Amino acid sequence: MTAVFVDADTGIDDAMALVYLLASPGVDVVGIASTGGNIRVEQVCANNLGLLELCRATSIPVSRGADEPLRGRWPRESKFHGPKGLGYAELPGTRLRLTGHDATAAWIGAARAHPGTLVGLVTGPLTNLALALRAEPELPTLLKRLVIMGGVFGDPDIEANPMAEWNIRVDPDAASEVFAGWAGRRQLPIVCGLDLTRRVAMTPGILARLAAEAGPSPLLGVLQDAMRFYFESHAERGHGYVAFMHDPLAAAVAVDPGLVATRAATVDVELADSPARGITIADRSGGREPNALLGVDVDPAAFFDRFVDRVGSFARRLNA
Ligand SMILES: [Ca+2]
Repeated sequence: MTAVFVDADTGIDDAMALVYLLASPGVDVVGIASTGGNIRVEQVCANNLGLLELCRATSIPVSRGADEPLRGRWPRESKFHGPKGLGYAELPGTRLRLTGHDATAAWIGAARAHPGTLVGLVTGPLTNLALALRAEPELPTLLKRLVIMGGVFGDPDIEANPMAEWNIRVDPDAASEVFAGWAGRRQLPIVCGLDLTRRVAMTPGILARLAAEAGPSPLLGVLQDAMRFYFESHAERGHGYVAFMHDPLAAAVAVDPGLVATRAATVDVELADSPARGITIADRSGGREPNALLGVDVDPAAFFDRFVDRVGSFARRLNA
């Protein structure tokens, strides 16, 4: 079994990522840290607990994490995922409760309980992980692997990409501390930036394949209601009636790093109080100590085949 600890700001694509992990054979989700970002942390906690109830994974501990970045405040809330974070979806009520300890303690506890074997996945701001790293500087050696959805890295041969990605932009100081903590370590974090994750676009056709695979299912109903909102969010912003699977791709890479090709780089995060704050710059010259493996290529069809197969049969099993 692969033990995976997830830190998320759930969020539509975070929810899809969590369901993918729960559906994946051989994966043991040992804990979930909640962070604010897309929405307030209380709502993120409620979404995580409701999802676990829906997926009958009620023994997985959920911890409350940061509701502010290391410095300053979160920006005005994102409307991309709707007011409660899951678009048109309504989660079932649950009596599940949060852990008595916070997300920082959850990260450290999970890493110490699975020394050298735990896979960490962050699909939200890096605030909780930065705080955990301050408290336990050996996290980079305790973890077997760390996968981060964040940043955007243009093709250096074509153009610089003058845009900051949300997870890094809302807490660039945390991101910078995490990259510094992993610099020169044997296992560098695998970073899935927007330039990579935007190649993995869910379409109504793929969602229909998933629904056919699942059959009538409360879980699929929730995912379809969430995805309808997410398609509309993308369409309103000129991307077409599709939805980028940022977080599910990172989750799939956490379980199977072979899904993406990577390239070592030294990532710098712009921290100055300027419009450039939160921009990520990748130095691929090899002249400096690398602190990340950037995902540079992915086969979207291979990802979606796996996603439809696993989530479809999981939804079917839940109904049995
Ligand atoms: Ca997210």
